[in-house]
Amino acid sequence: LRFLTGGESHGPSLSAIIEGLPANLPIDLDAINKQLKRRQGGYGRGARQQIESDTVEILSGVRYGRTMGGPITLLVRNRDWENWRERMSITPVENPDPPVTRPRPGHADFAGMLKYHSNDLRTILERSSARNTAALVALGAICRALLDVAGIEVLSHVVAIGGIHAHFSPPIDYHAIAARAEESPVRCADPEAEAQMIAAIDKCMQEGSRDTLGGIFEVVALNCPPGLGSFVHWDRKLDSRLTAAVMSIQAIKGVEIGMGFGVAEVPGSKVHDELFFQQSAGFLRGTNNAGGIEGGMTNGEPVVVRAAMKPLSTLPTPLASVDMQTHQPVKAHFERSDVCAVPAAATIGEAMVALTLADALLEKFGGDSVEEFEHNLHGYLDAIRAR
Ligand code: EPS
Repeated sequence: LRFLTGGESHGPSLSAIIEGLPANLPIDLDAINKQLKRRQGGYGRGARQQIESDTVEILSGVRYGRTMGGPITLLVRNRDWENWRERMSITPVENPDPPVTRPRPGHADFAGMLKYHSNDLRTILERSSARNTAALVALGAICRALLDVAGIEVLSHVVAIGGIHAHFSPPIDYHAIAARAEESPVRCADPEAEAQMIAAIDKCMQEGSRDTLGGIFEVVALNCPPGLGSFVHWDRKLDSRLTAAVMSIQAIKGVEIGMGFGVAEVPGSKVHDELFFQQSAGFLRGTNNAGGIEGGMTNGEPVVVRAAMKPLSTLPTPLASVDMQTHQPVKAHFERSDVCAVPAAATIGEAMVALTLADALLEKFGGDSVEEFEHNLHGYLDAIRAR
């Protein structure tokens, strides 16, 4: 499976091409648009989301609601383009916008200007913007169609914002958590933490204490067959692929699987998930500290990926910077942005996990048609059930 996205935050559109999905996969435009809408939500988003109302257009690869086996081309238009036609003109203009020369600490601005020999950080921020995640979510939604065939569900919820943590008592019911998170403005299933998170975001919107907030989200994939990924090479390990995919989302600074960094704190007897067998249920675990992955492969337990998002670097009260033209000390560039985008990032995390799992499913089961894919999948599942 391979895919590419293109597009700028204030350009005409975002686009994506994905290739390698089997033929005859049902593609539902409403289902893709539903994912795009989830990404646009969340308490703490800025004014841009009132302009955009993302919907996908499919330009190739699908006929009568099913894939044909060729590349699928997707388009999500930027409504804001209307306001940027001149400033983001593809052809030269008579009166170009003055260059933006004050890099925001934490953003791609500074290194990007050096790397791409740019005197105007507009040329950097447009592509580095998290707006591109709309294209990734559309691709993730396409991949969910394959995951559906395999019975895999990908869910998410927010576990922390601005140092306020959600608490859950075992046994963990991921369906109940995800259903509650879906109703929450901050995608948090713990009502007490939710109220505090909203209050913290409100504070960052107030004059005098304006700021941005990061947090932690968790993505869970249920019903993954054991054996996706492999232990044989670094780049075939599913944990390295999942963490790279989630780490690629703008503003993510840490990704962990299962118990994550916690494994370093306690002895092995408190970390590893004991294995049991019951005639009725087959192989069982009492715990899932491994987060569903052992030796770079799924082990049949829920795959649990957690990511830490830094507070957005477009600060309403800008930090110290240097003007790249004059070398004078200045305050960093500020333009309209979000206060907190952790709830949105959780849905983007789902998309990156869906893309990675679709890739791993196709690697293991292959097939040029869904029928062939299903045949191979069920052959394997029957074989491991007989063990
Ligand atoms: C972003 C800055 C803001 C966000 C944007 C990501 O855009 P603008 O400068 O137009 O206000 O709203 O996110 C989106 C547009 C989106 O759809 O998620 C950035 O600098 O990364």
